Amino acid sequence: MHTVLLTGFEPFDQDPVNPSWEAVRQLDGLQLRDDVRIVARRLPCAFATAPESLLQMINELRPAMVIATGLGPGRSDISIERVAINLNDARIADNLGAQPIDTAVVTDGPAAYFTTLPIKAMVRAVREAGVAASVSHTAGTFVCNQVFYRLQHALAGSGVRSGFIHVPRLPGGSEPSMPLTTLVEGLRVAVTTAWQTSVDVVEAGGQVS
Ligand code: PCA
Repeated sequence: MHTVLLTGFEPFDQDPVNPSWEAVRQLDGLQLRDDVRIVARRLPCAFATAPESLLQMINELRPAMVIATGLGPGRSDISIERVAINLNDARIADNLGAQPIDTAVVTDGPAAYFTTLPIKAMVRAVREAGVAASVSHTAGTFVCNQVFYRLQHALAGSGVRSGFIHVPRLPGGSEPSMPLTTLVEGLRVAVTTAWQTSVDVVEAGGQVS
């Protein structure tokens, strides 16, 4: 049996829920094929503990693919991240009170890592399923980017593909949002497509600044 590890985050910044965990927990145990199943786990929203938790889960589960997800406040669609950068610059404190400013994620690590997921194919498939999606070129400079960078750093050259997806808020406030059922369906399609696609499609997904 192959495992696809899918993570979401605990709530942060006074939010009562984090849609990333609310969505991925609904996909826990889902079989993508007879011999492939999703295992969903929750990460703490803290610089000191989130990457270590994720690396421990990878050690324990030996997944064949890893996709981490988090809330991107202000995002209006399923944002499939292209790149993780070697920079922490926290605008707010994390859940343990830490607020690193202009520090490296990994001292002397490369400036950035690209995702190893077939992001264009994922965006296309999610859109075809009727759910808004796009390629994103920044995962921010907070805990999500740090986890994404550490994930790519740990799995570089391993052959295990990995990446990160930001999701919108759930409906209820004034910010852009996506209903939970739509989010779950979009993530299900994104993860399934990632598993099934070994060579990404070539189609426009960039931005003019
Ligand atoms: N979003 C934050 C951290 C946890 C989460 O869900 C971020 O984008 O960095």
